[in-house]
Amino acid sequence: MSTDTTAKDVIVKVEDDRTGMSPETLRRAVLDHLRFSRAKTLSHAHLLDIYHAVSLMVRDRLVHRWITTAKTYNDTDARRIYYLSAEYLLGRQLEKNLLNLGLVDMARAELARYGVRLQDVYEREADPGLGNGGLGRLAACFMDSLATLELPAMGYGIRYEFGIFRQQIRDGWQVEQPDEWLRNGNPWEIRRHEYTATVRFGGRVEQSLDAEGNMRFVWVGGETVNGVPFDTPIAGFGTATVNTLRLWSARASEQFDLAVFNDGDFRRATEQKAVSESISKILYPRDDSAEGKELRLRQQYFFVCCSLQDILRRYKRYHDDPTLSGMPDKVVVQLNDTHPSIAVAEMMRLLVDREGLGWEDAWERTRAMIAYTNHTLLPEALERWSLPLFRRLLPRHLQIIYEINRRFLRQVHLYAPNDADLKSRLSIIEESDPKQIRMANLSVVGSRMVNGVAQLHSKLLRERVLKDFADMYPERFTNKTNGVTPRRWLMQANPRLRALITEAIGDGWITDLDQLQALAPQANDAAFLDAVRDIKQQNKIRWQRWLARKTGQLVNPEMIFDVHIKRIHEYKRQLMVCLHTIHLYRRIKFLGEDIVPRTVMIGGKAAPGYARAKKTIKIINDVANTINSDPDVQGKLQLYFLPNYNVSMTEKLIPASDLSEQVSMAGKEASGTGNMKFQMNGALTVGTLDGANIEIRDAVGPENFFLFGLNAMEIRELQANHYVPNEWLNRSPALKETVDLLDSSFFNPDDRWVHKEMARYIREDDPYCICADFESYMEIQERAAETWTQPETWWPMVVRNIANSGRFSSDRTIREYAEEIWNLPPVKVSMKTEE
Ligand code: 26Q
Repeated sequence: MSTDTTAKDVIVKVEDDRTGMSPETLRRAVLDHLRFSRAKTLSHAHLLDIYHAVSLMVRDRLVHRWITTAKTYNDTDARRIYYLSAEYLLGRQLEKNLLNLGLVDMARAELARYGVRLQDVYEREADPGLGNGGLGRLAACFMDSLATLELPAMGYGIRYEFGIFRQQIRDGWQVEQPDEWLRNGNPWEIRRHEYTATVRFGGRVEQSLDAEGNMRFVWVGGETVNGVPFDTPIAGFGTATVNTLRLWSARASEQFDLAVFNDGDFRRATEQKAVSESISKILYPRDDSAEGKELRLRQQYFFVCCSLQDILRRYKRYHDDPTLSGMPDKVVVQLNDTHPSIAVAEMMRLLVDREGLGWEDAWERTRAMIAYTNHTLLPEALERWSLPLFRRLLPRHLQIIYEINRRFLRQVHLYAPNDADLKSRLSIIEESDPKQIRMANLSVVGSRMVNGVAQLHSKLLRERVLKDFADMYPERFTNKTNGVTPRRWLMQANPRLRALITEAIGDGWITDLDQLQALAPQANDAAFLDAVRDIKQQNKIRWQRWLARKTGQLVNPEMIFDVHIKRIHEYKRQLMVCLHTIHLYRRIKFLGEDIVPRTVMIGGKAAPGYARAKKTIKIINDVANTINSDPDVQGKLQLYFLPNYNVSMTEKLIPASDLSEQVSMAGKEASGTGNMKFQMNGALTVGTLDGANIEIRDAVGPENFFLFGLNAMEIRELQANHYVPNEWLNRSPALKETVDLLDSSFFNPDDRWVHKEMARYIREDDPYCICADFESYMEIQERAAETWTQPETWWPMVVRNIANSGRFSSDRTIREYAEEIWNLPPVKVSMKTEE
């Protein structure tokens, strides 16, 4: 360095090392991080060190854009969307970020010089499982689309120390292991201690009169916990935009620490510290029933309180607006289900108690800022909190909810003066014993817009689940059909198909998925069909290797890959897939028939307390063991239960799949999003008229979709007229014998009771109408298998599925939210604006 180098030159030089994109700079940056961030020389570096060094090199290159993005939003005073979600299933970050920066090939080549495989580096990253399933993954796809569409957005959530449990199978049963995803460090997050927020629980509300003689409420006492934010950059594809996902981690508050320590009771002090910090310890592993657990309510309030304070702080910092009248022009809050719905009351508390607004003004602002997405049709999954619990934890919020409800019921009274029944149905408070707070009702009352996640779902919300509200406020209700990001689910997961598509139609589809339409004519092009088929075959071999290495299970890539992957739920009917597999087994083994060779794969986690779901896993494993070790069906039929299904597994499996099982009982699956990923990757759907399946079928045409089963209306009628599964069994010899075989404990003489009990359950209870749909299911599976034997029919269907998947990009979904709910224009981030 020459003596006249100025400080500015030094900064430019440093920036260069940390932002440069040439192979030499990248190599130097990685070696630099290896030495200075990991304190390792190349010869002593483990794969984990390399993963960290490469990730930090990538993060450096995002930071530049990250800072510029934040600055651009502030400088342009951009209106922003704040997405509040208790779950984010992001998947691994390194490969995604390398792809976004266009650095994959360079990184691969540079690592190869040192004998390191990029794929092995990817595999060192923990899959961050901060979600249960569809809802959490949807939030991650949305974050990707928001950044890609250059929309000013921020995601808020909880930094769970333990994500969704790791699933092991022992003796056929699910066993849960803790998911210590942070054990090896997380290079993607940055701790922002300076934005720590404080959250109160318990205590009491004191009343007083202010100088103007108005009644004021002060929430005092109880205990406080701090929320420390950790920020993860979310980079858009092909843009400079890098948005922020801000996750809150609970820390005991210092005040509290000191007080107890000073009393000299150290043991109690550490215990209390552990109790406060337990708030962000673990993700609740259920997505089926909304059990009203205190810790869960604490989690919800914790992250909502931190997030809304953060939003208010940011608004006030850049606006001189004591009455906050301009806030709804700058802030939209989207509630991902009711999990963050306490936001309605918390926003009111902040505006009324802290900012001193009058009730009417505060309510107008609150409602103008909030919108709510519903994700379920299951009544048992609607969140309710017991009023005594709620009062103990959030006394001020209870008062606020009572006042919201009082005013709302006055509106209801004007709307329908003599309908007491209607009032009790609409009321936010359920008059049960103990009373319950209905969070869906609070969300609808406190929101400007309410949406479902697929056409059928939104229709059923309007006609059934939220009918009274939809009648009263029809203009609030709308549909936003879900989507998935084509960056992760096509470009990243299926590099071979990505290359083929790009060769055929260019790469515009990556950010404009409707361009896949241009592939439609290729359904008649023999060379293209061959190429698609060849890619599927290679992906199946890739899956075979991956699975064998991970679990020791050996699949045969010459057979149809028939795949059912999602959370284990009765309504999703994993059991029906299993029964069908038993039926195929019977045909080969006892009836001497020949079938089209098929490998059935089922993967998914059961909520630890969901006994029926756990028994289903056990039965699938017992049936799988029997089938896979029976030489009579070798090469014809295989069944595998895939342990620990997660995002990373999905990325490998979906590109290798031929049949996508979307077999929920009609009227139960809000949307489904796995169905869309399969379609994009050229699997054909075997599905009911449920959720987004309906729209997928509309998009691809009925001739390119294997439809079966009763529709939502038929199911309703069936159940209204007292459904008797046994009647259907008696009309279906195949089903009857299949259930009999299960009942005989043929598949596991040692665990007879589980199999017997399940056979009884199907015959006598069958709440999700497997028996009613089974004949139709067998038939369509037969059609699918037959089609498989006619490549000249199958592969054009595959191409038509891919070509018509454009509608299911989350870019389309997010564009609809931005235009129709958020009123949110994009903001261009240009790297030239940085000083
Ligand atoms: C609630 C209270 C207490 C504990 C847990 C919960 C809880 C947690 C997660 C309730 C529900 C969930 C998740 C629900 C979910 O994933 N729903 C799915 O959302 C997808 C995205 O919209 C849809 O595609 C699926 O159809 C829907 O099942």
